[in-house]
Amino acid sequence: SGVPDEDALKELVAAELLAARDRSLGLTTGSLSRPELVEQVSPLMSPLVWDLAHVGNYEELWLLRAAAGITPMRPEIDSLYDAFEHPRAERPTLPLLSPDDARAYIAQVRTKVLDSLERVSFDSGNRLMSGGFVYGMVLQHEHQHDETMLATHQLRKGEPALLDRAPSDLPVSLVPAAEALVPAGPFVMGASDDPWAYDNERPGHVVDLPAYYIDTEPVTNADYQRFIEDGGYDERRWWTDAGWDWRNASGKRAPAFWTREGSSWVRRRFGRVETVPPNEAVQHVCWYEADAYARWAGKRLPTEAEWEKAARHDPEKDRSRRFPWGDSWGEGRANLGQRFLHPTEAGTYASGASAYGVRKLIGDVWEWTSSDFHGYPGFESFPYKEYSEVFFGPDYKVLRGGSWATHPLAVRGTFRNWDYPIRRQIFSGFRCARSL
Ligand code: AVJ
Ligand code: FE
Repeated sequence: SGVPDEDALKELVAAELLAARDRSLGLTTGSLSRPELVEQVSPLMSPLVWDLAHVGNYEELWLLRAAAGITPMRPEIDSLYDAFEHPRAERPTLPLLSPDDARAYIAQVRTKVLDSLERVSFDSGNRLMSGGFVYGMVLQHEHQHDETMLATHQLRKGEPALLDRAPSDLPVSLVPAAEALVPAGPFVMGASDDPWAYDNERPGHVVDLPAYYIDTEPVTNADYQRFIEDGGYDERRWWTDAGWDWRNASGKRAPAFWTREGSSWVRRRFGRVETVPPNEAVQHVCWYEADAYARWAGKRLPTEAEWEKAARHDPEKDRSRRFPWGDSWGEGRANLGQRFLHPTEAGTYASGASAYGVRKLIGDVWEWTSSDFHGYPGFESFPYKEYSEVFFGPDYKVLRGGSWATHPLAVRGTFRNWDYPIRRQIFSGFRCARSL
């Protein structure tokens, strides 16, 4: 813990805080009118102005009060932005800060954070500060809310507010086989020594798995269309009891945002209607749909451990990597960070393959796994129960790997996301696995 390391880390933190804020502001300005920031586009989502002020309030709680011991700036607003006091559905009825007041508040918080950053110590004896943990936590939190705001943008009606890039000219090299064989054996799941890892990723522990096959690419729109055309939504045997109940109650017969046009499918994406691109990973499917598709395909969803071994285990060195391709973030190896507003086509990001030749484990779409969200053996809540522990149990399914909307700082091979099995507004897709 030499001083130069700490200075370099603080510089990185300051730069990343700025970049995260640019992103948050970009999602709450531009062609969005004031009412659109304040209104709720769906009971599943917060008004965008809630996310914005919540990000600043969380930053005040953790980086000013907890890390720097600074007295509360606006204690009276804490409860408005407490996600547990007010579920998303009721947030538009609260006396929230106006868009201008929210921007002013989060800017004031940020000024004090950058000020105090110079004075705090990333002392390894203080768990909250060690390795800059709490700064990493707040950075990841802002990016997580930015992804949530993108889901809100996708749900909103009206004129497009976000610009997508021109179609990607990324090199395409198709993967030689549709499945990879992962031989039986142990690997280390989770992390004990990743300084910014969340409590639910800890501790690292050995998991021994029987051999299995796992898809080398996520399931594409063309694959999923075959399931639809084959009557997959009407065939009881592909669905679990709960999945069939969902199918009956929801009336859904295709991924969210899809509509049939003649013999083809179109999708609405950020306010524009376009033909569903056959070679992109399917997204906006719920866990029940992913699970039914896998059964139709003669396969199953991977467990969380299977997903992670395929993503991280290096069989030559018998160790687990931080990312599929190695230990450090590599530009151009994954579709992350809102570079595009969509998944890329199959065959891209060959350089992001894991040791087993499995592609796109990081980026493109969050991948549903068959696993419920639980703490690992020896789990210890840190620094607060409401980040993950209160969600443990059978109600939530784990998703892995991040989507095109996830920032590189907010995902890695050990990162665990979770949601209800009925949710489809998130950027969720899947790949299949099967036992030998
Ligand atoms: C990890 C994405 C499930 O959005 O509910 C944001 C992240 N936690 N604020 C969520 C989170 C607190 C969380 N997920
Ligand atoms: Fe939050």
